[in-house]
Amino acid sequence: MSALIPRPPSVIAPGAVHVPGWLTLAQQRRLVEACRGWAGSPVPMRNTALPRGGVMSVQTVCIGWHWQPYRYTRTAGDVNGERVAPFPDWMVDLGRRAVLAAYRDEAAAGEYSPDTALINFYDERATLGMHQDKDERAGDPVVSLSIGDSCVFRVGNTATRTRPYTDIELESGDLFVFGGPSRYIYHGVPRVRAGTGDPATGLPRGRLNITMRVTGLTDTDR
Ligand code: MD3
Ligand code: FE
Repeated sequence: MSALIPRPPSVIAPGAVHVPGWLTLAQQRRLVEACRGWAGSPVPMRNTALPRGGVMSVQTVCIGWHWQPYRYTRTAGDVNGERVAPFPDWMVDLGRRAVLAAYRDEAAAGEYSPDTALINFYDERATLGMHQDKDERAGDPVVSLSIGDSCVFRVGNTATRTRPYTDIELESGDLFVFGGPSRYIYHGVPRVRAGTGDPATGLPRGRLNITMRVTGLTDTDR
């Protein structure tokens, strides 16, 4: 969307803050490069298999901890058995700056120590159904960064996966932080707007979403 039409930060629900255009184009390019590396090895990006026999239309690769429905492990037993790439310190810093930008709370930002990221790639047909993220053992905020094509992001409620919900446009460079009372909100991506991304991000097509999380796990858990 045109940068001439400003989209100010907005509190969508208590603890759910949307910061449009937070990432610079240079930061987006660096993230695309990093994600391209992780998408190849040690665990390749793939369509996650679901327990009831389906596969997700979104393609995913994880760092720090490997997520598969519905648990985290250090190795990708459902892909190639390799240990996932480490969660880099620079991404911890980025997560802290994201929490600071959304909440304007130095203490909350300083305490934030994400140890895993799910990197989702959406082609023009991929969607993500309404769900809650509750496989983490800690209630810390989730930081979401979007790059490439814009999408419709559906923010529901904590009680049901149905209405009431609010549809929001997520665009390239947008930050979203979900914490506090919104941490266990139902959410999904019903539609990607194909061809809306700027190839200058390094992503010629599709949408990349990076979500940082705190698993609350230690290596004695697995
Ligand atoms: C609200 N990803 O990876 S990002 C997911 O665009 C996921 O790929 C979407 O939902 C995507 O689980 C949405 C925004 C988001 C991410 C995690 C949340 C919102 C959230 C966790 C709790 C509440
Ligand atoms: Fe989610």
